Amino acid sequence: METTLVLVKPDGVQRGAIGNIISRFEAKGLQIVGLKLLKPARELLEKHYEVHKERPFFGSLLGFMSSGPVVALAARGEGAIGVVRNLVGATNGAEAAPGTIRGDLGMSKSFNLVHASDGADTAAFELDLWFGEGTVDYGLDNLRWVNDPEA
Ligand code: FUP
Repeated sequence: METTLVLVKPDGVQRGAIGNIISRFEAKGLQIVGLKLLKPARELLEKHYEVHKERPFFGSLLGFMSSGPVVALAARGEGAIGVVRNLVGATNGAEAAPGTIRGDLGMSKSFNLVHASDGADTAAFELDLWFGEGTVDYGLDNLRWVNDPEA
């Protein structure tokens, strides 16, 4: 079982796409184990995007991400990190495959609606950053019908 961090970015919130985006994770069979709306502090974003700090777009990325509230969610499931990345699609919405969040909703490489952890180490780091208080563990009866226990 994996847990991964997803952010609905300020463009997703402003475009009224929170429900659309979250419903895709639920519909897929992932369990939401953390969910909140917040205006992220700059220090939080600097840590979150530390890996990009030398990139030319770092300043504009932080400006964009701190321009309004974001929704942070933790999603859990078998192979959740890869499953969520596939649902999110390629970085540039103009090139992302139809059926993905970015492919269906976006046209831009920077205003690309969502962030999703890209690996196990990143997920652990980002979950600690955004959900330091921990996630919410609970049974979800639907999950009995999502993954075949004999497979
Ligand atoms: P992704 O993993 O698809 O979210 O994309 P990256 O980790 O490569 O980049 C992180 C974020 O930086 C992207 F979501 C958007 C932003 N970015 C730009 O604004 N310009 C670029 O040229 C590349 C990325």
